[in-house]
Amino acid sequence: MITEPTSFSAESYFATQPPPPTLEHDVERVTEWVQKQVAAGRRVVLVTSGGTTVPLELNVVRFLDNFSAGTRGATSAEYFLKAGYAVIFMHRQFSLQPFSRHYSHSTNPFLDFLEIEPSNDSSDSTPRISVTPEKRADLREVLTVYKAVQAAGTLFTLSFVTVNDYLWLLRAVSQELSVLRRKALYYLAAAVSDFFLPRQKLSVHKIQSGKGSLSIEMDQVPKILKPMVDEWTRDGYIVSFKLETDPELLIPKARIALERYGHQVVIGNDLHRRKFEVVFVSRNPDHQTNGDTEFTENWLKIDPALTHPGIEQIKEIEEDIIRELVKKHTAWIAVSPTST
Ligand code: 9Z3
Repeated sequence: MITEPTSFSAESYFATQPPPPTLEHDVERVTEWVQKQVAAGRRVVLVTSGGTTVPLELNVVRFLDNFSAGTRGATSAEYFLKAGYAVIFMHRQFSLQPFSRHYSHSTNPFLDFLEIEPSNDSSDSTPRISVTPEKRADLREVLTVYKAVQAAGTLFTLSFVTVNDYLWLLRAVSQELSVLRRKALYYLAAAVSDFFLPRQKLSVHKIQSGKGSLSIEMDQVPKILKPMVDEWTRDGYIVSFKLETDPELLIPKARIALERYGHQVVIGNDLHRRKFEVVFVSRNPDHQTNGDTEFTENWLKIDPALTHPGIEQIKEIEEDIIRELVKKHTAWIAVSPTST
C-alpha cells in the first residue's frame, strides 16, 4: 500500500484513478443529446449540483460527505430552462432535482396532498386518486412546465456519487459541450470535496476497529478549473461557486480563483446566507494597475423573509442569479458573432 502523500495534477489524476463503469454509456447519450441541441440552435448550460462522497474503503462501508442538498443547482436549472436554455443537470444521486424538488419527502411530501376519493359507482371498485384542492394550482403549474420540458427534450440528467465519478463526468461532459463554443455555459454549483483517498491508498475491506483511533491522510483533489478553461472547453462561459463560512475570505478567495484559473465569474456565497445573498466576482480586463488585475464585485440580495418555505409568495435568489448570468452570457456570445 502507498502511504506517502501524493500531489495530483489533473493529468496524473486521470492517469491513475479509474473511470466510473457507466462513463462510456453516459458520454454516448450526452453526445447524441448535444447534437440535437446544436441542430436546434440552443444555448446549453451544464449545471452541476449536490455534494460528492469520498469513500474510505474499496468495498465501501464508510465515506465522507458534505452538507449540499442540491437546492442551488436544481432551482437554477429550472430558471435556465425558463430562459430558453437546454440544461445538462449533473447531480449527486438522490439530491434535489428540477421540478420534483418542490415535493421533496421532507419539506412538502406529495403523499400528504393526495386523496382517495370515495367511489359512488358500484361497477368501478378502484377508487380514484385526486390532489387536494388547495395544492392543485401549484402542482398544475410545476407539472405544466415539467411536461413541456420533457416534450421539448431540453433537460438531460446525469448522476454521480463519488468525487471520482464527478471529476471523470465533468471532464467528459465539458469536452462534449465544447462543440457549442460560446453558446455553452458551465455553472459549477456542486459542492466538491477538496480531499480524497486515491484508489492506491484505499483499504480493500472495511476498516477494522479495535486499534484505538483512526488516522487517515487524504490527498488534495486536483484543481480542475485550470484544465477546464484551457483544454476541455473552447470559449465557453464558466461560472464557479465559492463557498466559505468566514465572510472575510469570500471575496479574496474568489479573486484568487479567477486569477489562477482564468474563467469568467465566481459566485461567492456564505454557508448561512446563501439563500438570500451572493456576490458576483469578475475580472475587469480593461483596468489593470501596475500589472495587477482589478476586480468587480456585485452583490445580489433579496429579503431573507421571502425565502422561508411555506410563505405565500416565495422568492428564490436563483431567479436573480440566472437573470444576471443570461445577460452576461449574451454579451459573451456577442463578442464573436462568427463563433457558433
Ligand atoms: C456552492 O457554493 C453552492 O452554492 C452550495 C449550494 C453548495 C453552497 P445547496 O446545494 O448549497 O443549495 O445546499 N457550490 C460550490 C462549492 C464548491 O465546492 N466550490 C469549490 C470551492 O469553493 C470550487 S468549484 O473551492
